[in-house]
Amino acid sequence: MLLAVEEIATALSANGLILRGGFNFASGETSPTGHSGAPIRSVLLVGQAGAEPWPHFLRWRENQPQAMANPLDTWSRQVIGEVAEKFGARAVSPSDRPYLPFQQWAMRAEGLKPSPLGILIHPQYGLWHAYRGALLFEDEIVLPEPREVIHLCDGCIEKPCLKSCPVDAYSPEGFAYQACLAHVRGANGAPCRTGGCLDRNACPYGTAYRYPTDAQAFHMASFAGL
Ligand code: B12
Ligand code: SF4
Ligand code: SF4
Repeated sequence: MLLAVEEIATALSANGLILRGGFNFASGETSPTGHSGAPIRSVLLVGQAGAEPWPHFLRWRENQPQAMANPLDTWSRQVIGEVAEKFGARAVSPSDRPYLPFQQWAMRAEGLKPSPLGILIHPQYGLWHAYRGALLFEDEIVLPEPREVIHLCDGCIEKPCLKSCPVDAYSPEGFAYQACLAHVRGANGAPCRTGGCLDRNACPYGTAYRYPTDAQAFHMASFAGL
């Protein structure tokens, strides 16, 4: 199966997507079902580092109907679904209901931990990465053990990500998303609407992977229902 993992990575790279690690469920551990309906043994996470998939998505979008709900999810399901079919996996999306524990899977797969913003922070990509899907396998996959990774937030004393939001939406108590939404949709929300979350952009790490402004505005519009 090691060879297949490399082939899967190559197939995904055609759309700017990357494998974000994986893991095997322990025997007896509850797991979702695979393509035949049997419990799965393995998960491979599919995602992005920086905005690599963005131009692929935009090209696809040009030939789609103007009015479309959740186009990025539709595109992701389509391209990851094709790879899943080729390699005998079931594809799932972070937006599937009921929500699958993507962040818990990612912590297990790559050893990442959450930043104060709730977003997992990566030692190289900082806050500029996400998950677009996962491939579920009914057979076990041979995977390298996840490496010990540095949690950048531990050494970040100033924590500028907690100082830039005009309504202090992020705090140790969690994300006050109603306060965030009200600000983003309101008269003073233009900076967040056009350039993305000020707190996320304040993190000094992974800035080479920061999403371009149009991608940040797209995600903000879909989060805030603009
Ligand atoms: C619901 C949801 C939200 C809700 C959170 C409401 C709440 N308080 O629960 C809202 C709509 C507020 C939200 C916002 C954002 N989200 Co969100 N969200 C999800 C979603 C779809 C489900 C979360 C869930 O319940 N999972 C089920 C539980 C069982 O799984 P879990 O792994 O244990 O879930 C963890 C998260 O829920 C986390 N959590 C709880 N509250 C919040 C709030 C935020 C902002 C985040 C990032 C995480 C988080 O704690 C849980 C325990 O580990 C996940 C995808 C997924 N399937 O997990 C994305 C996800 C967590 N979101 C993500 C992101 C990036 C965001 C945003 C920062 C950016 C965006 N999407 O535009 C925004 C924040 C807006 C801003 N100011 O910039 C990413 C995180 C990627 C990463 N690197 O870690 C995910 C994984 C989606 C993806 N495609 O990659 N989100
Ligand atoms: S600013 Fe500091 S604490 Fe905040 S996410 Fe970045 S590294 Fe972590
Ligand atoms: S999007 Fe704007 S209002 Fe929402 S948390 Fe980020 S900085 Fe605050």
